[in-house]
Amino acid sequence: MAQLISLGSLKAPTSAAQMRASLAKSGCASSSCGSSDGPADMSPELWERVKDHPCYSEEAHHYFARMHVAVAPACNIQCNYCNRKYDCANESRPGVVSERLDPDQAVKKVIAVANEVPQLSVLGIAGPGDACYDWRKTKETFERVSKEIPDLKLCLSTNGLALPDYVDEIADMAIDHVTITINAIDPEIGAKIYPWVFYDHRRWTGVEASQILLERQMLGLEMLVARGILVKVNSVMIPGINDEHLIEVNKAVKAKGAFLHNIMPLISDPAHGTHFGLTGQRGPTPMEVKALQDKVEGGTKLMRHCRQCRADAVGILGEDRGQEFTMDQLPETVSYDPARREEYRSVVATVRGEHAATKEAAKADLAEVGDAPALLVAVATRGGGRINLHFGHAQEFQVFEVSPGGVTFVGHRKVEQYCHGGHGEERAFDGIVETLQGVSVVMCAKIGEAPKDRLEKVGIKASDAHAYDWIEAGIAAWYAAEYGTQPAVLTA
Ligand code: CLF
Ligand code: SF4
Repeated sequence: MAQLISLGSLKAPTSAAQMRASLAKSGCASSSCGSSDGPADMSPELWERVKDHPCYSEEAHHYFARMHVAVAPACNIQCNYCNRKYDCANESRPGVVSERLDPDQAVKKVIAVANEVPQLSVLGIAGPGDACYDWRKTKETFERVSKEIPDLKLCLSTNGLALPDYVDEIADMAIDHVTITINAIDPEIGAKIYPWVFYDHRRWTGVEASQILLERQMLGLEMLVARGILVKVNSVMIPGINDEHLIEVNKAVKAKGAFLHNIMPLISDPAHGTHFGLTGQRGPTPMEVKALQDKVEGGTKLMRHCRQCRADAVGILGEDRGQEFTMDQLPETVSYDPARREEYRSVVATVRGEHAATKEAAKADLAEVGDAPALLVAVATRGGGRINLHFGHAQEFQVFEVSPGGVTFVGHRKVEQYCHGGHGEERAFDGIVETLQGVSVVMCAKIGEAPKDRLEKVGIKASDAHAYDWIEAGIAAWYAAEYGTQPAVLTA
């Protein structure tokens, strides 16, 4: 996978100047979605609570990292998109197994990661089963990590069934961010997703099971909101089952005070051995996800930058450094050193300001364009908010919508890397074209004439004229040139 933040220098003792230089050419990339508009669309108090959380603020995900520790293996429900051999698919990619840890191991691993990954700002527990059902281990892990690294944000993800039993403890422990997966508010629809739940010492099935789950999820949501905890709702979009229904889910969770709604595509593969995978239930295409997200715009704020990461993920969203921190690679003893995390934060504060100013300038320039269509732009980036990756090296494109109203991040699309050692792979190219459905232009640091011509033949323009610009500035400059207006101040 392309390193969205290839801060190689941050793995070694590093000066603030080196960190700044690294961020200028890496980091992560995009602009405004979900809670991303920063202080303009929320109170300073709220911004303070989300500005370092890579999932709750799209803007923060350029700079900050989360890690998950897989300490909670037990689960109390069955989802049709889950195979218990693997991790909880409500918050992670199905078909991936994490190294399961006890709280002792988890604390050691968090300290080791905090010493190596200065971007780390959040510790999440997202399974591999349910973090609330396996509450004892979740609680012990959070409490012990908090003593060692008090400024690390604690984040929990749950299916919601056991949640109401622990809301008071969650509030007492200063867990400020909780995700509940809610796939339906109609138990008839829920029954197509959940074959059973285990509640009150017995197993429930059918509509009754979904009714119980729904009541507990809504109760948990209300209780968290009443205590001022920020709640994100995850929903898995399952075509033909709950896709259109998620519009109602969005309204319902907004009414209950959810902060953010993350609509994730079902990932369905027979090889994962899930009910949906084995029965041929398909996942949605990127354009179907976008169309649904566009329909719910105006309801609960949307998260569009989720990477459906693993239950033992480490790093900036979109990169996974988990394999660098398996237990067998950790030193015998570890002790926390806050120096590099502190230094990194001071660097980010400056870079962030520059990026925000550039976005404002790009917005003002686009407003001058006049009447022009909205287009999708795919950007090859290895991070830092810049167009800084070769077309052939991209394993993911960040997708933005541009119009005279501005540049808006709308999602990402994963692709197979096209170029290996100077040679383009035919199969990968075909896959990229299919994945970029609906996109009008690809912007990258460099693209060869051959792939450029081939993209143009299928109606996708390609440009490397804005290599290393800030993304919003580069897109705005390209768009303004395309529609006949010369931008005043656009590049950094
Ligand atoms: Fe982890 Fe989830 Fe907390 Fe983030 S992930 S528990 S809120 S710290 Fe984030 Fe990963 Fe998407 Fe989850 S990108 S799968 S939304
Ligand atoms: Fe699997 Fe998570 Fe659903 Fe439990 S809540 S069945 S672990 S996807």
